Amino acid sequence: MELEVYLKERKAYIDGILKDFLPDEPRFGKKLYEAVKYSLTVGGKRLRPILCLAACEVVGGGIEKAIPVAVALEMIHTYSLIHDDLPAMDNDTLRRGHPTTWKKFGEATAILAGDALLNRAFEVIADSSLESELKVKVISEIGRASGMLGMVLGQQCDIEAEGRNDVSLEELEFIHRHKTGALITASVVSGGIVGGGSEKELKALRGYGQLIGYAFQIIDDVLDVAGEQEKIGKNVGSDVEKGKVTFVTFYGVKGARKKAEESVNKAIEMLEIFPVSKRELLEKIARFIVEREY
Ligand code: GRG
Repeated sequence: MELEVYLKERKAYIDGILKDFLPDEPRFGKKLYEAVKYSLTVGGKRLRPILCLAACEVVGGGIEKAIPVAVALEMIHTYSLIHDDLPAMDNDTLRRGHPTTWKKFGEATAILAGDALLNRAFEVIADSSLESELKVKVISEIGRASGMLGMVLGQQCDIEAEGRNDVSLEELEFIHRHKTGALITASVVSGGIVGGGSEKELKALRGYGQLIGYAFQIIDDVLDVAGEQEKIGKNVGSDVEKGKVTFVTFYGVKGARKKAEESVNKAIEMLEIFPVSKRELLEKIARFIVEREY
């Protein structure tokens, strides 16, 4: 199947089930529920859940088991975007082609909506019918990747780097390995865990996740300079405006694209331990990451 069709179908499937994992609407405090529902359903590529399901399949697992984990990953990702857009952080007004959560619901509700999604994500995994041992492994993997030695740390470093022109390539790579790469890697690894992957398979998936995560961020930087606002669904040029050093600062647009391609090629090599017919999908997703226009 064409990757584009596959991605569309998987996205539609995930879009269709996300709301099922929210609790019932409360009698009071409905604005929080509205903000969570809005943020979660307003759009997005659903890349992290798609990766989780595909990784589960590559190790021979059925996707049903991975669904709560895939949903939890999208919840965490969405929370991070809501908080990232806040005036105290990136102060963005457009996300996924729509007003950011704080712009629509106010700052306090946006902070709480992010908090609610983060907590709900772990609740969804804990309440799933996965074997207890797998739940613990997955919760640990995702908690580490999104927490104070993962995405949150990356975000802190990113904020500290803003407006500085002495950011080294090493520091930039550290920021993005944590801010963007960690959750992408955890998406792939947790799919592999749920699917019953061996240590060797999980190691390969981790390597793949890290390399595509790196490429993903490079392309994100490229799109901020060379993308089209309607396609990417957020304001173009915001990195330069905020005085951010990016991969484009170091390599230029062409050089950055080349770096991303190299990283994706290495990611694809990591998959060589899997049968050709099974690894094809993860290979195509990796290529999509460098070729994407949104
Ligand atoms: C606030 C704790 C905290 C973390 C924020 C992820 C993040 C950390 C900030 C987002 C800022 C940003 C633009 C990062 C670059 C890469 C990235 C994560 C882009 C957005 O992900 P996509 O393209 O978004 O998968 P969609 O909307 O398709 O889900």
